[in-house]
Amino acid sequence: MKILCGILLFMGTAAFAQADKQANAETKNLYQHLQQLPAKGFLVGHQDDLAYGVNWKYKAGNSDVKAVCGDYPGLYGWDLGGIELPGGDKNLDGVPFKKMKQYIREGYERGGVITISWHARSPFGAEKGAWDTTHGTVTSILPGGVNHALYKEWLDKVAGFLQSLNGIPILFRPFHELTGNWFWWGRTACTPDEFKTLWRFTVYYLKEEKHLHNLLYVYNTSGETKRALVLERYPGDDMVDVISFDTYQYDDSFVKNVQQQLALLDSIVTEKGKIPALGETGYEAIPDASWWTKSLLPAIGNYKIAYVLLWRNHGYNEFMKKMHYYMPYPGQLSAEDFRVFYNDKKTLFERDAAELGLYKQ
Ligand code: BMA
Repeated sequence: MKILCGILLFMGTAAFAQADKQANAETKNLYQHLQQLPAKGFLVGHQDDLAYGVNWKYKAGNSDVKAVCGDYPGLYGWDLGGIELPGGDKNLDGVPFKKMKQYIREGYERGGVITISWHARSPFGAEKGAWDTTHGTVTSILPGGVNHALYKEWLDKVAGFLQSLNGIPILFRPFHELTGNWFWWGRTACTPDEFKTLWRFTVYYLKEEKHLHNLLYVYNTSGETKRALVLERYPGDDMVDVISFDTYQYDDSFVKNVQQQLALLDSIVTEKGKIPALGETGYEAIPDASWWTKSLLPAIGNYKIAYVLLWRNHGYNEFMKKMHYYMPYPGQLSAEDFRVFYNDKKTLFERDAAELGLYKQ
């Protein structure tokens, strides 16, 4: 009986353990806080928030979120897509990596949390970038594959960037929307085993070969309602800290969809002891004056998540001939409602994050 209890206890603690046992103190503290946070509320995040917004670029201290509600987001999203290219000095959306580092430092120093995704270009798809679904790309970069040495060079560049942050904790979200069919690491472009190997190799390489100990690992599917789909490519409890999904609003089914997806996420994270999050969401150009309180808040409802990330405020997209942004800016249709959302006690922005001291014990 004692032995059985011991084994169960071990299994229990193993499930609740952080992926990187040697994570630095602040990363461990952040992990603990993010485990507790959902009971209080969720951090509200924004991609590229400090770099540009609707009608502005690279203005020190600027932020569309702050211009609307007086506070910075509690979470900052950045993307390393393009760092893998020869001489790649800016990301796929034009943000210079040098500036990105500075913005990451600023957000962190004020108490905000940082998450990083990576729209890595396919080694086979220069033109389509990350959106190339040639079958076999993943196998080509795995050990033994023709692009394996190249993939290690890419990881060296990613590691170089993450290392230069001097230990700032990062929620790293590689191979995002992995159950979708649009990226080269997606569901239709590789097998579950290939995906798992890709994930496990990547985490192993960053942790053991590059000695990175400031990362929490974020597993991110696209919005799914079937448990088997969410878990089919899951690389293992020892390789994941946060489980999340991305869902955007396109029609009236948004609230219902997110509720269903969160119900499933809730049961999975409870069983696995992982941190739940909404990896990306938004309604392009927010054409609904009360979207924040009448759609996003009800979509999350009473489900417990640690954070939600809204996508970037590009502004007018010349190529698509339409506005592309997900956070309001002063005068935007939903700005007033966003202030109500800001004042909701569950939404946590940067001042809340600073007060909570997420990097402290
Ligand atoms: C998409 C769009 C693109 C962008 C890509 C990566 O959702 O915002 O314009 O290049 O994300 O950030």
